[in-house]
Amino acid sequence: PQAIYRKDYVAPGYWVDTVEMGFDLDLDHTHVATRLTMRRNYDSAEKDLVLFGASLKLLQLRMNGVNLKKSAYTIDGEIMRIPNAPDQVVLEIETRIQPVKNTSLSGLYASNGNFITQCEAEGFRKITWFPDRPDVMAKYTVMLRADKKKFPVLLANGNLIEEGDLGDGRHFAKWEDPFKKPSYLFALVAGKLVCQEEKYRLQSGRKVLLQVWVEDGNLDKTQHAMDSLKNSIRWDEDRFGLELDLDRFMIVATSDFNMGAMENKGLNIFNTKYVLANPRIATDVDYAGIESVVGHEYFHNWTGNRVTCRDWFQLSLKEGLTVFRDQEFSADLVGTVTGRAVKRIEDVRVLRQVQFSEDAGPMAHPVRPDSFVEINNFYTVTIYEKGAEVVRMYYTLLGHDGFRKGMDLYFARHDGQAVECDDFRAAMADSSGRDLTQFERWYSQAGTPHVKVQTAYDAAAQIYEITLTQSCAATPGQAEKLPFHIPVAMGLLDSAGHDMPLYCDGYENQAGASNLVLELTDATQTFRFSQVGSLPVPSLLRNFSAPVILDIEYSDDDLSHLLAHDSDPFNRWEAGQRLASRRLVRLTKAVQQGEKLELDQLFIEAWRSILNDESLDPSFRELMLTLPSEAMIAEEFSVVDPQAIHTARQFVRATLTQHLRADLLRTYETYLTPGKYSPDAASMAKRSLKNLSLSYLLEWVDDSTLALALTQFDEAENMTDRLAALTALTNFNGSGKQIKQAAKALKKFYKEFKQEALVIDKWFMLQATAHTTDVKTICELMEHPAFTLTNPNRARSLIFGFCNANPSRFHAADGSGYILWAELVIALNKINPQVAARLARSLDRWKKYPEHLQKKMKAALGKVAAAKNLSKDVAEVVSKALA
Ligand code: HT7
Ligand code: ZN
Repeated sequence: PQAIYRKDYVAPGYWVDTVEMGFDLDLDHTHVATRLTMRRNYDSAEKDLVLFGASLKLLQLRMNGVNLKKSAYTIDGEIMRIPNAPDQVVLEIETRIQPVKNTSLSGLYASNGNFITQCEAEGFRKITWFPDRPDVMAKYTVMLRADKKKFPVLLANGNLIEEGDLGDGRHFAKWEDPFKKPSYLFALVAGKLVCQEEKYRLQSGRKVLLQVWVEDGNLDKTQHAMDSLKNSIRWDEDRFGLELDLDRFMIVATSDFNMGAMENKGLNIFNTKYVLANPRIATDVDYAGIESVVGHEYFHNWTGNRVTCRDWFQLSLKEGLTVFRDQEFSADLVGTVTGRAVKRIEDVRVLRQVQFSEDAGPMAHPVRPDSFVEINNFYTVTIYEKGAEVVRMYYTLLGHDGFRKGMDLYFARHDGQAVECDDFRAAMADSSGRDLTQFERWYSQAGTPHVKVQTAYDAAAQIYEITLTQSCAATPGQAEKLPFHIPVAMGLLDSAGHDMPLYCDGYENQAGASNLVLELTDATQTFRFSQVGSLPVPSLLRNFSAPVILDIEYSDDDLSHLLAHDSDPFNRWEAGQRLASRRLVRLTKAVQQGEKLELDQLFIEAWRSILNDESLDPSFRELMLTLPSEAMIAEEFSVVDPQAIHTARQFVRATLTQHLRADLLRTYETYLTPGKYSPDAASMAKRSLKNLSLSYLLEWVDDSTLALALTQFDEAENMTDRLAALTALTNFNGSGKQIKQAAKALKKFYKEFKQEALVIDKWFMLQATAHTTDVKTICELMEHPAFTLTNPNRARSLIFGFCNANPSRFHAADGSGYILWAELVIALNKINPQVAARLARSLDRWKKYPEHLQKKMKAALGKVAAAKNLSKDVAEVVSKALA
């Protein structure tokens, strides 16, 4: 497939000032009439008038009132060129499209009989011919016409300026968006929908209308999304001084959606998963997800919409920044120090498990990529999560107020513009007076840097030295890396566990502080601390101040000390994870060698003391007691053995339960929280620790713990508790009779929730990720009447669940997992290339597995690569994997 390059950017030959669109909506054939007023961009090297179009029937093309003959333009693939166009152009275009046949869920498509659009990144070109690129910003007026009975609700971006009857059973609505926007933010929705609405008063006193639109029958599930929207509006005013600029803000939920949600101006479209919630159907994790995604899309209104991206290579400009903002929003809403740390740990876990893995594989790319074949493949954890870490590093380097000054300058300079990542960096540098030249490498270099730590202590001179050495492995297309600008937040602990006052050469202005942010800019740098009265234990990279891997040789005693005393909660958690990880690696090797498995007392006692430490927030304890995932353990090996990792991890869980059974039972009982469900942080924390205890308890086969889970399953008054019990039961490794009881619960769950699509997704996911599920079970589940490949949520729950989150079963020695994977990627490629390409990524890291598995994976990749009519999306992923 053909790549496009960032270096080839050329400004558009024509700007568009206004866009007027008329839609005659019909599910089979929708007619779209578009009128564009355009003017030449004299600064561009591009002289032709260039438009993009895909899957369109072109009915009419008129320029300045004259029909354009076929000889007046060329069409090559998706690109139309009109040479010799005048400087001022009014272009009238008529196209016909077929929404019901559009299974790609990009452009205008049908979902449960309603019309939905998705235009990011390049979906608008499936609606009409247009300069469909983010740097072309225009004002839109949209007229929607449709059958009144079938499509009573007609929505588009901006303000409703007119509506009425057309007489023939049809009606219309005219919408005008007062702000200029790129085409990827265009949206329309039409169909049978109902809404919860509220008038909301902004801090300026202005009143705005907030609406959450859902399909009939779901109005009992919109309150949390509405609350989250109001919290988001208030937070952006408080934290960044940013006000909602529209009089009306709408959220629409659809069950057919490729991603989580979309920030279309004033008309956000959401996957139902991130809108619908009530205690019966949604878990605590769902409630938190809704809050953060509603926040994320709302925050895009400024970071993405008012200031947008010049080109798609700059995607992280809006996505990294907006993820940082939504992370801060969720942390601020909890408010407590521990609450913030819990959120940080959860975010870092995702980064390390998914992004670090991406950065080490064939799809590794910089936060600002230099090339791509298909932009849809670049909505990645690197662009989003690593991009957010890059923004967070500015925050760490400049401080709270310094960062805010940078944001203010960014908006003052670029409101209404389409800009680059470099413009954001310049705003941060210019507002603070800091030289951030070297910081640019975080945008241009892929890969996760390693920072090696060496220490030396001179007791007589009371000098302690920390030498940090950074390196970064080669990534595709980037053999050599230059040093990054790395903020390393740190402290030194004395033998009593207290932070020592820090006197570091070069940081005299902060003499005596207990926390410093060291700036590592060279390949190797030594930081010299004086007045260090005793040998300290260093606490480095506090709060995970940079997206790097810290190579440091701690003893078990050091880690126990940090675990017990570090004033930085992130590093307390980190110390526990290091203790666990060390054992899990050792035990995995023991499994491979057929050696006896043993878990030491130090570790068991460490876990016991965390479990019983009531001074610690239960949600923090839950995180501390959760072992590194199988995927994280895999990262510790150059050759991965998924079954051995699984066996080792299960052994540790079972052994901990064997020793801590009484403590776990006591904890379980302490945090039983009968009564009305509430999604507040304190209640969620209690549920999380209680349910973690339950999951441990069921690792030790015993009728009484089974009964505990069965009772919780039967009596739970909320989905969090019910699903936790069902998950524990499904993974329960008991006798035939006990397994039957668990299977009965699974059946009962289906029966009770079969009308709730989002719960049935959980039911599929739970089975896809169960220890006992193999390829045969997956094939049987695919035959279930509730399964379909065409709905992304359903496909993700069963197929992605198995291929990405059940490693010991997916990587079965006979290669059956890979054969199924190839068949499904090929099947999905025909239906929905974006979803197919995401699944195609499950074999990215095939070179990390033993020879015999590599062979089978390579064959499966080859099979996909050779498939007929392969989309650009899938072709890019598999060709990079095979390169
Ligand atoms: N900005 C949105 C991206 C998105 C998207 C991209 C490609 C294909 C489908 C999509 N749906 C949404 C989501 C966000 O980051 O807020
Ligand atoms: Zn986003």
